[in-house]
Amino acid sequence: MSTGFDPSAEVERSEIDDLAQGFVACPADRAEVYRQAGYWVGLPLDSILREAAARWPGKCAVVDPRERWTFAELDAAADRIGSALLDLGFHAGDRVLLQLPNSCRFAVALFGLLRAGVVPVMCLPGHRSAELGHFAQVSGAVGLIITDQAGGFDYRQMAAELVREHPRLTRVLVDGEPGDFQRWSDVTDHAGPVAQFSVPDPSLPALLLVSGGTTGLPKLIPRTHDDYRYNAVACAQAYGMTGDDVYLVALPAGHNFPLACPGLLGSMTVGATTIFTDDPSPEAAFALIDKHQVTVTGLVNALAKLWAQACDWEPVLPTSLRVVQVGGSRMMPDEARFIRENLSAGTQQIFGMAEGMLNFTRPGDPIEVVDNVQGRPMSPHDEMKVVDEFGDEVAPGEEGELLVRGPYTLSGYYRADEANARSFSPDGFYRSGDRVRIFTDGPRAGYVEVTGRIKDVIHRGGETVSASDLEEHLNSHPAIADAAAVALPDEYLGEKICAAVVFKGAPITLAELHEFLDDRGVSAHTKPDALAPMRSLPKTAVGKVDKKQILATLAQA
Ligand code: OOB
Repeated sequence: MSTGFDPSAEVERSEIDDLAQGFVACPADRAEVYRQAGYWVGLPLDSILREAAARWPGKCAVVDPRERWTFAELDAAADRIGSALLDLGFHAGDRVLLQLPNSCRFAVALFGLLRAGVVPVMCLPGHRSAELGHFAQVSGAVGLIITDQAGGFDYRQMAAELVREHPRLTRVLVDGEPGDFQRWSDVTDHAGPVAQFSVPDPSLPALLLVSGGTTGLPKLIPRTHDDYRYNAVACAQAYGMTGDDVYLVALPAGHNFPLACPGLLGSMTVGATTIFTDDPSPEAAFALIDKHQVTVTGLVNALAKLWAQACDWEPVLPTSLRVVQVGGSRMMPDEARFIRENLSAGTQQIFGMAEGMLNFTRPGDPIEVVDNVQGRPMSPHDEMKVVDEFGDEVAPGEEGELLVRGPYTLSGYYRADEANARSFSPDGFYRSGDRVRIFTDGPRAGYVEVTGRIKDVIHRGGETVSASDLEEHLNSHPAIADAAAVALPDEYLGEKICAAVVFKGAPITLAELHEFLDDRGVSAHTKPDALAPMRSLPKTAVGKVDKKQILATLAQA
């Protein structure tokens, strides 16, 4: 298969040139290393489906409560939809916002877009007009694919607003009742001939992920055909996945974690079936896991904890699970143990980011490792540096900021020169903003422990307090179910510490909390100045604690 551009495809050049604007490619010398190592194979991302359809045509690829598709059916649908999109006037290189609930339709739409060379921007169902408007503006998207309504939210109303504000965004395709827009089924039911698809440049973005930060608006992360295919293949391999595995997408499918770590795409590389659910409640998920004998899934910490607790009362237990990956935010050792002992002995920690770099513990790792650290790099070519506030490498084993570079880590955010100037070192390492330590000896050697976020600190009267360190103390109080430390403005101190706390039952007072912290030896300036009881901590679209929202809630109170 040729991997270069087809120079005769004149019509598409302008959209592809436009796609390349503001994309930072991996430097040629490193790209060559990744090709030589056999990681970057020069194939388009949708080749994963082509190959699966050739090898396991009749095998079930994707399932949801409404429908199921074999690999061959899904591949044929991608051809059909890709052709329909080109007929409709989309071009290879165009960007389209994709925002569908967890369902087979998500996979069908994703592969239809990829087949046409259209670059999906992977929105999550929880994103609203502020985020989508930002994605539309930065990416220059010309289209939007949504469902009519879900979870009490009418996506068509949001689309109407977006179309008014973003003149380039002219085409809205709606799965369900289209209202003023076009039916997605006009595309999926396309009966015309299959188009001659041009082969994309594998070093250009196949899709754009959105960053997971809980401060500011998300940034767009270009993932190339080469790097994302490698991500999916290598991740499935590292977990020892085979065609007998069944993967459950319980997190929003457009997030890197359930999409390709190993997720939907990794599962496809080995011919494993993917099940979609848009209801991650233990009751619904456990029934589904039992019905389909799910063997692998990925969860954020809060959800894993909830599932582990639910094992106490749910009548059907998820006993078929071989691997439960847990990640997305900091997990304490006793939390990890609780999940491992109650939910699945196959609990694995994963420390990942949409930007690329993945660390995880592996099946077979000693319990001591699995409970205490967040993992080791997926690829032998992942490079990690731990640096101090001046950018100098710290002594081995010391804490500092994690800088990463490698075969599936971005070289720049999409169309974000200012953010890129801040987020990358001169030698092309991505500054993750995560505070970590890399162990140098013993069973943990080479493994990473995440100790917090560099910027998640509170500047209280000349002292710098780490929010995550304080949260660790707060969460160990027997009356506290969940806690987050945030900074509130203060006339005298600059910032003061507020503990947003969810109590298990009866609340405690600030004075009682201080007493508890005193007993644990917490220094005076680290103790919260205020206590804000909450029913639950607000979560981001993927289910992590949302500090921006906590601050907004506190400001309203
Ligand atoms: C995953 O990806 P994102 O892009 O939503 O968030 C990335 C950030 C990391 O930089 C780190 O701050 C935090 O989330 N994080 C963790 C963690 N896993 C992610 N912090 C502490 N411990 C962990 N285990 O969250 C993501 C992507 C792929 C796989 C898994 C998670």
